[in-house]
Amino acid sequence: MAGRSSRRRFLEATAALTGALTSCKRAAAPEEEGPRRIGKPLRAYGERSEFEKSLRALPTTKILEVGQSYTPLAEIYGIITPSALHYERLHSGVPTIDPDAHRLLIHGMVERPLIFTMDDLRRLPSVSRICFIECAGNSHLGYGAKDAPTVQLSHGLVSCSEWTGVSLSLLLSEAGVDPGAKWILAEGADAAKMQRSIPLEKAMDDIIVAYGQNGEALRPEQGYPLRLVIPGWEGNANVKWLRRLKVVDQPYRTRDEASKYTDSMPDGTAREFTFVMEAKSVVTFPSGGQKLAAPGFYEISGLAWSGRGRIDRVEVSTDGGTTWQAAGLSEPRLPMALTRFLLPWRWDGREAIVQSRATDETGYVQPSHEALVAVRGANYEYHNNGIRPWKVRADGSVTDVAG
Ligand SMILES: Nc1nc2c(c(=O)[nH]1)N[C@H]1C(S)=C(S)[C@@H](COP(=O)(O)O)O[C@H]1N2
Ligand SMILES: [Mo]
Repeated sequence: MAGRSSRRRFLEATAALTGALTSCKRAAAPEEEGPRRIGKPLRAYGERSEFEKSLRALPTTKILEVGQSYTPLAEIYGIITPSALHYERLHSGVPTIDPDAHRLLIHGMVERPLIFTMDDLRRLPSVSRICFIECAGNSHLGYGAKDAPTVQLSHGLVSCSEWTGVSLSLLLSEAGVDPGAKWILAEGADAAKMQRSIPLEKAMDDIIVAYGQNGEALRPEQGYPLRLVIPGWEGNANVKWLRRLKVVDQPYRTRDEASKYTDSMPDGTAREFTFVMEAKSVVTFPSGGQKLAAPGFYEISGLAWSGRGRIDRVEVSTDGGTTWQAAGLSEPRLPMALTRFLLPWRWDGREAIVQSRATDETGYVQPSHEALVAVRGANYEYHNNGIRPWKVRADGSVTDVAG
């Protein structure tokens, strides 16, 4: 049955595509080729084509040392974010760190406190893994969730890279963790001295002490020369410019995890240590600020991810949530990585509300915005993974739903 319906979908897509291609203008062969010129020379470090213009969106404030820049999600292909377009979140600017002088200290409740140089770390067995990092404030309520005009501003605080480094569990085993230890406290070498408490269980599971990003050293903005990569967990705990790990028996409730990245609930309690980024997805085409030229064939495209594992299913609705269709999921479909979804679509030229809904391998289904507000109240700031619709107007322009 599944085979028959996917075959029918394929046939429909092919028919739609044929329509799209016949409407493309035939290119006439040039009469004369003209003189052929020698191109540009070899160069030692590459740059993108001068015709490519995708940029991170910067804040409109004058201060650029504190704040965030957003990945242009609508302009990215596949699942890997180019390092130069990885979103940035800075609490006190990007420090300049000489890797030869940099040290990582592991101390506290350990048998042997250890100090590692970068060379020490690079000599140890390495691991590589493709995973997303998402700021807990991505799509934050009051702006990103409802009114952001583009998907870059509503969802651009998520990016996905291949990270390379040493398994944190290996370093901790070398130091010898005391039986009573339960948490680690990670600290960055930036002026903000970012500090986060992380449960030891996760530290012994899949955390990477990373020095590599997409085949080269980390970008300075991403924590050069060393950062934590915590697959599936909120961006803030992925401490950059990592210099110290203290093994402890309780969370420290540092400034960075108490005054921020904690949410007040309607009943007066606080949601704290909300580490996991729950399943989320967003349509990147068509999305706010884009324009469909004419009715006809389009491929709806977007990204889905879950901090609990693989994305199992993404459904897309083009009628405001009345009906949903299963989108195709591109390979590779990795746990805790961005996953690309695609769905052929024939736009009939009438107003359409387009949105996506992700389900991860645990069976968790991405909730509606309204369902989140019902549980958390209207004032929560972090971990907004609600469904985000876009409106395609009859003139082809795409806006947020209020627009
Ligand atoms: N030392 C340090 N680590 C940090 C930060 C920081 O400002 N200083 N920002 C945090 C936040 S809030 C996020 S969302 C991620 C962002 O990682 P990125 O800038 O590589 O995207 O880094 C985290 N680690
Ligand atoms: Mo963040």
